[in-house]
Parts: sequence; structure tokens; C-alpha cells
Amino acid sequence: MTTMSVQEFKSVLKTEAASVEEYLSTCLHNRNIPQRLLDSMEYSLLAGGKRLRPVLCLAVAAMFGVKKEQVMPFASAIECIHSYSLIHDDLPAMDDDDLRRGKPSNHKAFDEATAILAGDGLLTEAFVLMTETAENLPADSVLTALNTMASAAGSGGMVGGQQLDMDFTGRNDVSLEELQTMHAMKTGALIRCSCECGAILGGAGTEDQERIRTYGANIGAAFQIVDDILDEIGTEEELGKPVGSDLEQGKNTYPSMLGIEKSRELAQGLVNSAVKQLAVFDGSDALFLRTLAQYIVDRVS
Ligand code: GRG
Repeated sequence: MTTMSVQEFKSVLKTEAASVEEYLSTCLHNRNIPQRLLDSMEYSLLAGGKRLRPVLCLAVAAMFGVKKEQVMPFASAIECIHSYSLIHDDLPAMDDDDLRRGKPSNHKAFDEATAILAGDGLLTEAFVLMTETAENLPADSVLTALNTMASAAGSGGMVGGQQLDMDFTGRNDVSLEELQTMHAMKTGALIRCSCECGAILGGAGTEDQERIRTYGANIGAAFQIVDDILDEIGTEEELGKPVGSDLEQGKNTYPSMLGIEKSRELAQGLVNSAVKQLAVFDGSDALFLRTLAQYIVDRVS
């Protein structure tokens, strides 16, 4: 089989996301977390995201022959980090968003202090989960993956990208290169690293790790461009974000710099390059990853 229909792809994605969901629903239990904090953490963690990052990590590891169950704690840790970033991103001091995925954002459903702690709690629990992966896989690969993940999520990656985003807001002379650097850190690093950690935990050799790293960086960049396009054309409306709200807040976006058509072309070019990196791999997981790359451009929400 060399192609996968959108229907088949969506069905595999749903099954994979459901297995992540199941693991996430119990992973914070028996941790002695005070009830209100646990409720706040689970409110966001179990609020129905696409689970894109953990699914990428699982599929890449499986492509190198490692069972998904073995990587599940690590993959779930990535979702915890993603969930923390969304909680903190919504806070009044950051994007000040009242809604996330169509529901009150964490600080609206609870309170600001609890939301800050819920984010801190999810970030820290992620490290517990990542180290727990060493029960299933060689400790040296887990350590390498953990180091890679911490670098991608931290101040030289996602957190630093958030700082650049704030620095750029309201500036009208931001270059395309600056915008790309900011997004490679803010959104791209975690997506790229989800793939990269799947390869490391899967025991991939250096060349294959590099291929997967490039695949991840390219789909991460494409994901952000499409996110900007969706915001511009309005499909985020149902998620509770007013259409074009980023522009109103003085944010720099791909459509505002390049227009919709050129932005789409840029995203498609990145996806084509990502797919090329997978040419040396075969099997159902490689096919799933190729289809996922194209889905990033084709998605409507
Ligand atoms: C506050 C430390 C800190 C970091 C925030 C990633 C990030 C940095 C903020 C997220 C803001 C945002 C909406 C960025 C656009 C791209 C993006 C990451 C969208 C959300 O990811 P999805 O679509 O979310 O995978 P779901 O809801 O499916 O989990």
C-alpha cells in the first residue's frame, strides 16, 4: 500500500489519539495532587485536543520497531507540556484569552493562581513521565530524549519563542525571517522534538534521526502557517477565537505578510520537503506519517 485515503488516515489518527487519551486520563492519579489542582490540570489536559504531538512521537518510534506502549509515558509527557503551554498562553499576562477549544480557559474556569500552578504542575509531571519511560526502554536513549525535549520546550525553544512573540507584537517592521525564527521556536520546536524523540526512543541511527528531525521541523513550520491561515479565514471561530483577532492585537502573521495564497504555497512546499525525508522508510507507520504531513495543509480546523 503506497497511499492512504483521508478516511483511513482519520480513522488511524482517531484510534491513536484515543489510546493517548486513555493513558492521559489516569497518568496524574496516585500522585498526591491536591484535588483542586488535579481538577484544574485535568480540565485542560483532558479537554479534547488533537493529540498531534504524542501521536507523532508514537508513530515515529513504531516506524523504528518499538511498541507504542513502551513510548506512551514519554508521548503523554509531551501532551502535558503542550497543555501547560496553552494554559499559560491564555493567562491575562500573556494572550488574555477567555476561551480555549470552545470552553472557558483554565484561569476562567478556576482562577489565575490555580491556572499558573496547573501549568507548572503539568510541566513538572512531564519530567516524571519522561523518566518513567526508562522502565520500558534503555536509560541512555531516555536520557537523550529527555535532554532534547527539555531544550525544545525551554528558553531556547518554546518559552523563548513566546518571548519573541511578545517582543514582536505591535512592531510593524518584523521580517519574514524573524517571524520564521519565532515560530520555529514557539510552535515548531515541540512538534519537531515530538518526532525526534520518537526516533531517539526507537533506536534510530544518526542519519535517520536527522531525517526525522527535518521532517518534524518542516511539518511544525507548516502547521503554524496553516494555523495563521485558519485564523484569518475564520474556522477558528468555533474554537472561540474571534476571526482575525491576532491581526487586531498587532500580531504578525503569515497571511498579513504574504497573503493567503503565498502562505499556502509556503506550507505546501514545507510539507513536500518533509515527505521527501521519509522516502527511505516503508511500512504502515511511514505511510501514516506521510499522510499526516499532507493533512496539516489540508486540515480545516
Ligand atoms: C506560555 C510557555 C508558553 C508557551 C506558549 C505554543 C505556545 C507557546 C502557545 C500556543 C498558542 C498558539 C495558539 C499557537 C498556535 C499554534 C498552536 C500551538 C496551536 C495549538 O496546537 P493544537 O492545534 O492544539 O495542536 P490542540 O487543541 O489540538 O491541542
